[in-house]
Amino acid sequence: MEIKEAKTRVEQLKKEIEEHNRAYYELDRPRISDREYDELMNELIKLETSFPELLTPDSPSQRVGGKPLAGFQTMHHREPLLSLGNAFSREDLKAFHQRVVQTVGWDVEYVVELKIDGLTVALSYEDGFLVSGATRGDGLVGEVITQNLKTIATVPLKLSEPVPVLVVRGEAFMPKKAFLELNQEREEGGEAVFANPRNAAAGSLRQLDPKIAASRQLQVFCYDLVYLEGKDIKTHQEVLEYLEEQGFLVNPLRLCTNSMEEVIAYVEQWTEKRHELPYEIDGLVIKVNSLDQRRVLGATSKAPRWAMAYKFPAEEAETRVKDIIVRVGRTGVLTPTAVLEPVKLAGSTVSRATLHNEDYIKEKDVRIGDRVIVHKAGDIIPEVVNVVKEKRTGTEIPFTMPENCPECGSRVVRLPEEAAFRCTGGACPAQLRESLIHFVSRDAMDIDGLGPAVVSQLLGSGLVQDMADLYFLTKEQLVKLDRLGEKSAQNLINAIEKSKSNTLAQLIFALGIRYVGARTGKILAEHLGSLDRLQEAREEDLMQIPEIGEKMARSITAYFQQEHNLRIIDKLKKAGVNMEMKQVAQKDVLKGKTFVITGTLPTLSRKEAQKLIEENGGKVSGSVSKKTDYVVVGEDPGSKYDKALSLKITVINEDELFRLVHSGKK
Ligand code: 0OX
Repeated sequence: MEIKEAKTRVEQLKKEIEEHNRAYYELDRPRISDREYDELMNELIKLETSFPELLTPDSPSQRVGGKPLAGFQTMHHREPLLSLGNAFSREDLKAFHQRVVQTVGWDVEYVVELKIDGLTVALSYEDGFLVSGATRGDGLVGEVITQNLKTIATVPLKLSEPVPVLVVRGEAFMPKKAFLELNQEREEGGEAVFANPRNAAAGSLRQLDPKIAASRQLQVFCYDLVYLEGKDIKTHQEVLEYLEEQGFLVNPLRLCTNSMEEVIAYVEQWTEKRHELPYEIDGLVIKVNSLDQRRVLGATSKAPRWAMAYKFPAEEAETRVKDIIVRVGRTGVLTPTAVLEPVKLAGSTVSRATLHNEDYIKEKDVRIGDRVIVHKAGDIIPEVVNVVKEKRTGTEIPFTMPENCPECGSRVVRLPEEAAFRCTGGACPAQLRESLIHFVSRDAMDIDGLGPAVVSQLLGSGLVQDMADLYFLTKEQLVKLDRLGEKSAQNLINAIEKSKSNTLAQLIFALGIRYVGARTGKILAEHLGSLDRLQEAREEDLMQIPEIGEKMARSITAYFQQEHNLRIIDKLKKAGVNMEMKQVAQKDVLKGKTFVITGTLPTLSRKEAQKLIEENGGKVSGSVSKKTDYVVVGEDPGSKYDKALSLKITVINEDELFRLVHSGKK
């Protein structure tokens, strides 16, 4: 390539990358996939390497990260938070290994971690207390988001063993389930959805009101010591164990090995199994274990030479949009959905993909007949990411939102501040059907045997006009429905009966109040104790409750002002549905006992194990001492296991923990 041609391309790449940086970091709305971004960046770096005279200090290749947003203070990190070099193939990994071996010799051990797809943060502790938390920013300067990070339950506010100064690096992320719930709520609330869990996490942490971050079910996995004085730590494994002891959440899924073959096998194993995880990962990180060897290897200005990120190939598929249909949700929101030619994607066959709202369709310019690229947002929701415009034939048909509801014919409106169109029909059958489906769903009233088909029949036959009518159904009425035998009818009656004693939290969620998700249901139940008190609460009372903001408070009071809703509640009351917070008696089989958990347990996550212990009166501690009664050990236990052995503390496995819990409950 001639320099002139290279110059034009470099200019073009710089401009394009800067635009994508802005879309990603400042607007939290990336327009291209990570893979495409990496390709652009790699092309730029290659050209700048071949033509060094084209490399300028302001090139996006010279900085990693985005500009801070107005509204947050910035801070210089105590040590730069370096980024990671990328590998895309086993050859790249072998080349990395070669480079490492050349410098430090053959005696090298690696720790392989899952690469959490989140937002890098630095947590600083002084005398044991969390004093600040910041985003990575460009690696040198980040935004101070302490108040938001403090709302995350897995971020310790105080260290187990205070030290003068400790700075820890980790990844803040939103689990897939929380992402799914958040986007569902946003779609129903007429708000723009987040493209993926990472943007949702970033968007949540960049809110000026910490109540918002608090409601978003975020987590932080910690994986690095940025700064610590006076402690002699020799390996990364020890770093991770130390972090665990200090109370940080450390991902237990990791491998320590001296074989690059095993590293590659582990990488391949997770490439297959990544969808089974409750959070998104975008690759794995391979790190040299010995901190001495790391010092020898050093770093470039941007990334350490002792670590490498293996990036998964993008999971995308190309298919054709056969049609665009419109679904009506329980709050009347119209969601356009692409009907696709079935295509295999990330472990399943996909034949529908959400198009979210009209703005989304316009931005991507999706037309009926288009060839499109689909992927799964948050590994769950198939979504159209791009149109393959080169493959257009001219026969594609642009889509417009209908002016009338496709289900009830009522007028459709778009409120000025909303991304969504809504059906204005008060008695829209689609809204009623969707709210019933929601009412009986797993996290709500959990009524088994009431699938969408039965719901439609109940509505069609006029047996049910609102959710409360479910509680007045008889077996005789049910057996008259198509395909519902005697036995299924009885099972359904039993399931409905059983749901009367569900928790108050389930009921609050089931009512379908806009913006009130399952978690908010729980918070409201815990703080108010009864549906009556929720009904009586004023907006300002509600806003005193943690995580309840103005929008939610307003929506709750508006719900209880509607006659129709009050009638439903009255009927539910008459049917004997539980409307009080039940006082669950603390079982105390484990009372007075202190547990420490180490390693990966076969079925319980660490949090679940902790919950199980605490619900039964026990305590969980982050470090082993003479006061520890039991150490629960799973696969790949840390140094806590050795400490337990040396202190002769009783070591048990998950099975034995279950037995211990059940021993007191005969
Ligand atoms: C992750 C992740 C990111 C520490 C020093 C250089 C790279 N996203 O899960 N970064 C690192 O390591 C940093 N580890 C991780 N697990």
